[in-house]
Parts: sequence; structure tokens; C-alpha cells
Amino acid sequence: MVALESTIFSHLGLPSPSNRDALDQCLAAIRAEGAVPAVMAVLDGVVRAGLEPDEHERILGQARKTAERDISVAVGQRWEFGATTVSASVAIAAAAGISVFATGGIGGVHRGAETTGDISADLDAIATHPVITVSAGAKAFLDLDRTLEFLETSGVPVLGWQHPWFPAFYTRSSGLPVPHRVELADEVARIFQARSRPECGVLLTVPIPEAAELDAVELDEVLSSALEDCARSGVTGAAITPFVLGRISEATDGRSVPANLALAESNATVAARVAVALASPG
Ligand code: PSU
Ligand code: MN
Repeated sequence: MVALESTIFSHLGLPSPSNRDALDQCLAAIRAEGAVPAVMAVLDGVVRAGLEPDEHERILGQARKTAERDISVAVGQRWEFGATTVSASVAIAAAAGISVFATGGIGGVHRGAETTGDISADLDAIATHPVITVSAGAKAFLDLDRTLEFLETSGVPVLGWQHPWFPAFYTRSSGLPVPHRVELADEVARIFQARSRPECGVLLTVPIPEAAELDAVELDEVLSSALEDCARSGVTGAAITPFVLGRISEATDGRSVPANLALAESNATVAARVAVALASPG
């Protein structure tokens, strides 16, 4: 099985109708490799690992962002739709016994975290739940150096899928080397099975497909101005990610959206191969 998060498919992650395309492509990509997709979410106050086909519609709409710490609140207050982030999805997947999880980009250490303290709960969740998270690196507007340092301190193995660089979401390389390069799904499965801490996960980074990559120089300008807008508009905390993603999409005339779809689908494919390898004897 391959777990998927629900935040990227809700209005918090991608604009309509691209969110529907992203979901359909991820589900199809996982099935094409012989694995079974399971969307993580909180629906009507119930924690869900896997939805019925007719329920997928519900995760495309308005949602409340649900990180791991919010799961109990979403249940206690019976939220209609809690869209689970990476941290919440990894926690639910672990509880359901699902070992592989595909997402777009994980949260991490924000730029300026030395004063704001803004470090995504995604990092702690990956370090404390036995799940392989497959992502195109961390969100591009983060402090990637510090994000890698944090993962090192927490003891999370960070792997690069057939690539020597830590990817930067919309671009294939952040310029930072990834600690370990891997070539095969079997290798990833063996690394996970050999982990020294039973509760710890693995981060497998997959660079965005070359054809979908955005221009790094242009993106840098867009990111800086999006972050300035964020500060000017007083957007803080959990609202930063949806805000900045919206600005990036506007500033690139929507070109960030197909890039996001392409990397989500490619992550889903690699995650499914790893899930099949994990389920295969030997
Ligand atoms: N990256 C994206 N789109 C997203 C997210 C990340 O390109 O929607 C979401 C993921 O669900 C991730 C969350 O877990 O943002 C992290 O949010 P925060 O930085 O507030 O922890
Ligand atoms: Mn945060």
C-alpha cells in the first residue's frame, strides 16, 4: 500500500481543477505499479486511512489544515474535512501499518527560523514514525541547509533516488548533496528494514522529472517576493505554505502547477515501486 496526504489535493495545496488531475494521476500511478493507494484524511471527525471511491470528491474542496497535533482536535470537534499534512499523514499511515507514503514536498526549517522558530512538524513526524516518505525534497522556499541538518540530528536517513543532489521541489537540485544516493526500490526497502530505531522513518527524495523542471533563477526571484508579501500581509505559521504556493502559481503564470502535478505523480510511482519491493520476499 502507498499512503497519500490530503492537503495537496485540497484547496490548500492546488487550485481546482488541477487538484483533481493530481489526485487521479497519483492514484493511477500507484495502481500501475501494482500497489494500492490509500488517502489519509479526517472526514466527519473520523480518522481515515483509505477512502471509498465516491469519497475522493470530498478531499478536493475546502479544508482545515490538519497537522499531527491537530488530529485529536479534528476528531474531538468532529471536523467535516481535516486535510492531513505530511506529519498527520505519516502518523495515520504508521497507525494503519502502511510503510510507504508519497507526497509532493515536505515541510522543513523555514528561512529565518532562528528568530521565528518555524520548523515544520513534518520533520519530527518522519523521525518518529516507521514510514518511508517519498518527496521531491522540501518546499522550495525553506532553509534547505538547516532542513538537512535537522534531519541529520533526528537520525533520519535521507536518500536520493538515482540522483546525487537534494532536490528543491520545482528544481532538480538545491546544490546541496544528498547524504546517500540509491538506484533501486529493493535498496530502499532493505535500508528501511535495517533501521536501528524501530520508530524512525526514511526520507527518499525524488527529483522532479526533467521536462517539468522550472527555471531556478526565475524561481528564486518569485520565492523572495512571495516571502516578502507574506511578511507584509502579516501571514504567519501554518498559513504561510498555502499563501506562498498561491503566489508562486500567480507569478509563474500557473507554470508551477503542472510542475507540481508532474512531481507528485513521479513520487507516487517511485513510492509504489518501493511498496512492492517491501512486500516481496527476500
Ligand atoms: N508542499 C507543497 N504543497 C503543500 C504542502 C507542502 O508544495 O500543500 C503541505 C504539505 O501537506 C506539508 C505542509 O506537510 O504543507 C507543511 O506545512 P507546514 O510548513 O505549515 O508544516
Ligand atoms: Mn510552521
